[in-house]
Amino acid sequence: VEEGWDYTNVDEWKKEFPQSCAGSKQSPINIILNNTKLAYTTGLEWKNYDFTPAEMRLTNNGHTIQLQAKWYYYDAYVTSGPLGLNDYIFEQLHFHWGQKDNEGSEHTINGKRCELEIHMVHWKRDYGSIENAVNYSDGLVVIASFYTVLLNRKSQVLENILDAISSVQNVNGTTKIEPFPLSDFKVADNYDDFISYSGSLTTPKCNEVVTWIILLTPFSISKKQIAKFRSIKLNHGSKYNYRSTQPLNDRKIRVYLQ
Ligand code: B30
Ligand code: ZN
Repeated sequence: VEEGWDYTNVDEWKKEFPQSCAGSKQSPINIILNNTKLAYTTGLEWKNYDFTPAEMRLTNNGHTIQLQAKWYYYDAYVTSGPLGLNDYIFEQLHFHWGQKDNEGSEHTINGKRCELEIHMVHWKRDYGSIENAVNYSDGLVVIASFYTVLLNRKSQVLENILDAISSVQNVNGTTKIEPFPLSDFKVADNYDDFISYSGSLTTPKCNEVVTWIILLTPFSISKKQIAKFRSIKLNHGSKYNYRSTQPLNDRKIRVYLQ
């Protein structure tokens, strides 16, 4: 997929896509935990995440590897907590990584970068499709989680994906994988503590339509697993796919402790 941008020129995006990538509510950001506002609400509810999808497909689209899932009857969605009565339906998840340790995640916490960040992308049910939802300021919810090398312990859920890595090593590579429930992505201790803020897609056209939900507790990944992400080929030979952090401006970051 050739879209006229890649990770060798992230700071040029503001010039190439001035109407959006140069906006004042851009993502990712550095999250300074001392500068957050404590919020009170019911927890986030994950609906149907325990169901095994009928089909799962992994694709290298030139900027990331992306996992899509289709269920037999029910789609997976999130609701409640900061989302109130609105449902946001799961569309795809994908990864951001770097070339070295302490590099790779898009968001940083107190200035620290993890080695991997997962984005679970959801669109508001009322808007009917993701293509339509990206035109509305409350169109998307992206749930982000971090992976870092802790005691070199491997992630079991990432093994399902990395087993198929040879099929997505190159741009446009795609393969079906053995379906597993997406709830396998939510198994850390303190799983429910998160922050939320209003931002944008982290890739052009950088639409300012995303309610970000960022899980605070990182998951573990092994050195061998992170090396596999670093071997994936992206557009223009890029070996990393994270955008630099953007100014917070007048936005507030809310923290939700369970
Ligand atoms: S992110 O989570 O902020 N990194 C999109 C969704 C989530 C993020 C970034 C982008 C998205 O849906 N983009 C539009 C669809 N496309 C086109 C594109 O962004 O350029 C994604 C694709 O191929 O499948 Cu590439
Ligand atoms: Zn992303």
